[in-house]
Amino acid sequence: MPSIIESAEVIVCSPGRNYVTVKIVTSDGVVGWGDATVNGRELAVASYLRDHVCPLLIGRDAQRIEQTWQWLYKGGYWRRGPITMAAIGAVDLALWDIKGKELGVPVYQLLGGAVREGVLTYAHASGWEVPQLLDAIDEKLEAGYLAVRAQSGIPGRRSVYAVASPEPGEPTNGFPPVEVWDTDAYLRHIPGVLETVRSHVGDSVRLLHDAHHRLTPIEAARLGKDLEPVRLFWLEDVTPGENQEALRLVRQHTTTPLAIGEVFNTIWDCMGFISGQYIDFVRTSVMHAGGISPSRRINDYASLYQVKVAPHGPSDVSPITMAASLHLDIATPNLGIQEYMGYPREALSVFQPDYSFDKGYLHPSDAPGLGVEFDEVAARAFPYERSYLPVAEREDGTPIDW
Ligand code: GCO
Ligand code: MG
Repeated sequence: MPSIIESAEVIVCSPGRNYVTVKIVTSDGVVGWGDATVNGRELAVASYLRDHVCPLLIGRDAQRIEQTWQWLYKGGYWRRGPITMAAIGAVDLALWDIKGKELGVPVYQLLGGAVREGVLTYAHASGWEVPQLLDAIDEKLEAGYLAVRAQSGIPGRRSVYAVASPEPGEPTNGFPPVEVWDTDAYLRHIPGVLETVRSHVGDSVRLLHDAHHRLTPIEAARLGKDLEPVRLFWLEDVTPGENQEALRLVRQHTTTPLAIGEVFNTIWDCMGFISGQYIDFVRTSVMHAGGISPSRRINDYASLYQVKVAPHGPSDVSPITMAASLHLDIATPNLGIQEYMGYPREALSVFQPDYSFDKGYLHPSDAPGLGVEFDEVAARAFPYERSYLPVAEREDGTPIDW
């Protein structure tokens, strides 16, 4: 029996930060939830969905997930890109949610069932100075995490990616905050910081570090080499993601494992990294890469080259994406690790996810579908607020990758 899509709508809310949510309802009254959040460009996806995708969904068979995905991807003609793929991804998530609810099973069962007991996860720990960073790491280890991403400030700099500066920033009046970046200072400082962290935590804790696309290949190669004694679990996003050949050069110089992929939208963005075996972990977000359906293809392709998948899981994708990621993770043989940054308290009053954390591992919900409830009444109390990611500049004002 087909199940017909009767309505599809978009809800934008800001419980602690902005989220774009898709609600699809079938003729049987089954509700599916999808996430379409693109940090700093939220209203563009909302319009893409409201104006161009939702009207096309009405009357379609909700059970035909792959057919709808192909229809939206190929039928749009202007394919790929973060806005298009997040919008299609949100529809895909909502349709998997509906299928699970209709069949009365959690989504991971539809993906072949669990291949492991839980999903290894890493948390973020940041500190301007090393003692604060060590305290932040201890807090995560005490909470049960077995893996931590460590970021620190750089002496003499006002702001650094992912680390709150001790000095108050200039008011931005609705514009992106500007961060000042100095690659040489970073390359001189960070190996010592991570060595201190390694001696503090011992050998068994998995340590990760994110360079956020800011280095040239040869700078990245030097950093990878300098960090070899620290035995990182991975070094993330050392060079910008557009040039797949850049990591080939980095790879030739270092045995530090490399990860990249949070800004990718399709398998085409990571094919060269994977087939060239330039990376160890591919980090696409399940929603930003177009949903569960195409993410399965990325995962399988990566497995051919022993590349592991390690989905992006920041607080700027909603708990619906996190839940979808966990369903796919637990059913994916070549999973490496899942990022889990956590959510603002207000966000968890609107999104009610049923996944759980225990001793370093996340577990997807066993409820039918994705296992996240969305409280529409609570969401109304948090209207959209314009907000941007920071931009980075060198000291002379030249813009650089953030
Ligand atoms: C990560 C990321 C994020 C991004 C953010 C941008 O590794 O989690 O680098 O923190 O900066 O998702 O919106
Ligand atoms: Mg990152």
